[in-house]
Amino acid sequence: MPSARADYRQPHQILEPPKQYPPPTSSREPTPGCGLTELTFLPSFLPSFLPSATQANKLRTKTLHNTLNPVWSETLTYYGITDEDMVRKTLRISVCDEDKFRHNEFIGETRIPLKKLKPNQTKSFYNCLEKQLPVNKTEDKSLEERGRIMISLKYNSQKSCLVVGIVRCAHLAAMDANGFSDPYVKTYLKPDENKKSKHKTVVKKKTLNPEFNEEFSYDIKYADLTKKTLVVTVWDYDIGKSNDFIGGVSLGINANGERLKHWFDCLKNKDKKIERWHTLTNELPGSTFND
Ligand SMILES: [Ca+2]
Ligand SMILES: [Ca+2]
Repeated sequence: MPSARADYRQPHQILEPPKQYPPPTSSREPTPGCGLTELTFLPSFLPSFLPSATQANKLRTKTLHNTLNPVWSETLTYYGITDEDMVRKTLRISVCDEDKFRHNEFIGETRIPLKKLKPNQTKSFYNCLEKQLPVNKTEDKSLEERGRIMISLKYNSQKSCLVVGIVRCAHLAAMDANGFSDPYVKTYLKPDENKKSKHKTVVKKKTLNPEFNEEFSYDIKYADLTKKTLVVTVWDYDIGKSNDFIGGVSLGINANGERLKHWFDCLKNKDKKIERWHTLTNELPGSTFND
């Protein structure tokens, strides 16, 4: 689980416990029980409860025992939140009762659309917990999220090359039984007639938040950049079987949203390194499965 104290470069802290809690209104005698909260990101329009989707973006507090009035005072931080997320996404907060012998029991939940927040401002909410809200079952599975990746792009006009930086990943989906992955990243510049555009980072062992800080350079004329698509895929290295695909993203003139904007900003600002977070999805970009 990502640590709230990890020192990432561009954290977007989106939830902090209110400084003062209102007094409990129930006069009922507390009965023994445990409490924990879970935070999950859902797109506002296509809520997702797919196991790997929630696994990749779920954070949780510690469990407090034997209480009906838990006070956590914990900060949970999501990394790699994009401008697109701030418009589209809703934070789902659910409170559960931890059970040693069965599945944890759902107590109640509340949802906060991220568009209610302002940059660099802490906002407190005092919400009633509700029963589980209905889920849209017709969700397009191609939108399943598998984590985040920070990529840097720079066109070097002196050397006529595109420099692609794989900076780090955050909240990757776990692809091993131990609850982690052994991630590495592959990049391609497509179309790729000579099949020479593949680059690979090192493998980082047993982590869902790897830091790579590796750069790859592609010799290419500036004018040809508009015809190319950068395909970035993240894999889990496995011994004795084929590696698991974690997630991918493509940047280029035919992409949309943040993916198009990043490519466009790179074209517009020669010799300037531009770093952005991107969402990884389970949709494999291009035909890179058999490389
Ligand atoms: Ca695996
Ligand atoms: Ca593995």
